[in-house]
Amino acid sequence: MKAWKISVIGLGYVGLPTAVVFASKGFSVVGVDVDAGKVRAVNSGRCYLREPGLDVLLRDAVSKGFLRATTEATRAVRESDAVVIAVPTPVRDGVADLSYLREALLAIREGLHKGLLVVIESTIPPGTTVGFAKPLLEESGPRVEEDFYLAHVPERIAPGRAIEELLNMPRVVGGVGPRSTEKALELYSRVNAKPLPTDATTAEFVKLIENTYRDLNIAYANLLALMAERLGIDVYEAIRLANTHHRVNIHMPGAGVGGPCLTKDPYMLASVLPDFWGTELVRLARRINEYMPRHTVEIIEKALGDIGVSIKDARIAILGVTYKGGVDDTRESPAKYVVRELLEKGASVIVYDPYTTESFGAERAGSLEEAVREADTIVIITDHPEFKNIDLDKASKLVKHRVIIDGRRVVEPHQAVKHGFKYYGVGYGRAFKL
Ligand code: SAJ
Repeated sequence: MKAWKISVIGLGYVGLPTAVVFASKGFSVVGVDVDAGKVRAVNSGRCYLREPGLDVLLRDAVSKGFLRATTEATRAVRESDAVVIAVPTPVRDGVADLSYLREALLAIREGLHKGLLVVIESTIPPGTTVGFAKPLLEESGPRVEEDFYLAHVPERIAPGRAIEELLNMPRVVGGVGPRSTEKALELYSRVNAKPLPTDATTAEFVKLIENTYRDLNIAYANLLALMAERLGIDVYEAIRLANTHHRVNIHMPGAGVGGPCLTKDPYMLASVLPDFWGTELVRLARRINEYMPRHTVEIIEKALGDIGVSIKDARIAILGVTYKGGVDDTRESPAKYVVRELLEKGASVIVYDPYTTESFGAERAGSLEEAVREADTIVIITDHPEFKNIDLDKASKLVKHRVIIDGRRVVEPHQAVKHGFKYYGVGYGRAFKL
């Protein structure tokens, strides 16, 4: 197979690693974005995402001439054999906003030519490729499966493991017809170890049910956490024991579920059949997960009450504001709600996160020591690996009150207690004994 020319539209968390990985495999890649700043960065070999290994691969691909970027989508498409769409599809009021996808498709339609493969990687509701993208592209005459090819290959990138997952996580490849599937398989088998053929609508459904499965599972864990608190049980201990059963795999409860995927994909799934009562399960799971940051604030208030400090007079150290451990991504982070709510209630809040400068309006500390100094309570929101080795002895000497609220079971309760801390945590019912 000759080296294809590929355009990747949308140079965000999905598109940029995708463009770089294709280029690293010897494809000639043009990245397209409406943001001229991103385009300039790529062309000068600068990586604007913090993603392990991406900066080196990007610099290498640009310097060898395999990757460049532009703001001109139609021109890039005209010169390409395949175009990959990786634009955002945000959910607003429970419904997917396809306006960026539409813009991309319109630009592609202008540059559509014989043999072009169009791939949508953006997450979309089942039926979108066949019912929305296909008619839009065919409007000017060319027929899919005859003149061009169209497939949905859902992205499967978790921030922090993008390169690894692009290369090794099996990819679901769904064409609108057999030729499209074949063509897309030909492309993805060059970069991915296990491309799996299906049809476009199934592929769309698969993407949504993966993330909804995870959201439902976490919601179950969070439900158990709320029950455990009322029952005086340590939920982490209970889940650890339940998971020793070979057929049980309960996820972890915590201070909330963030990120751009789990917070919206379940709504996208439910939106396909809004009147079907069964989809209530998905919405209820979302409600439980969305409640967890608020519940974390409730625990903070309870813990402060136990030491006789009012929230208005409290100095609260928040450890971690990104949506999950080990990444710099703060999109839909539970910390946003927690910090804003505490500030709203009049607390003095200081944030420490070694991965980001974001503080959601709170004071920012340059070190963990600075954050915990004179704090009435330490609150852990994100499970960054750095926090696992927190020096409790040192911290116990810096704080004003020895109180830890652990939103992710980063600290072992008995370790905290050994260092003189009162330990509270999501699902740690022992602090709430009736
Ligand atoms: N979380 C919990 N408990 C857990 C696991 C996670 O509370 O047991 C929280 C995390 O703290 C975080 C949120 O859930 O706030 C989401 O984390 P995540 O680990 O599920 O990761 P994402 O959103 O970065 O990536 C997911 C992945 N989907 C699945 O694992 C099914 C990834 O494979 C997808 O590519 C990605 O969404 C996506 O783009 O859709």
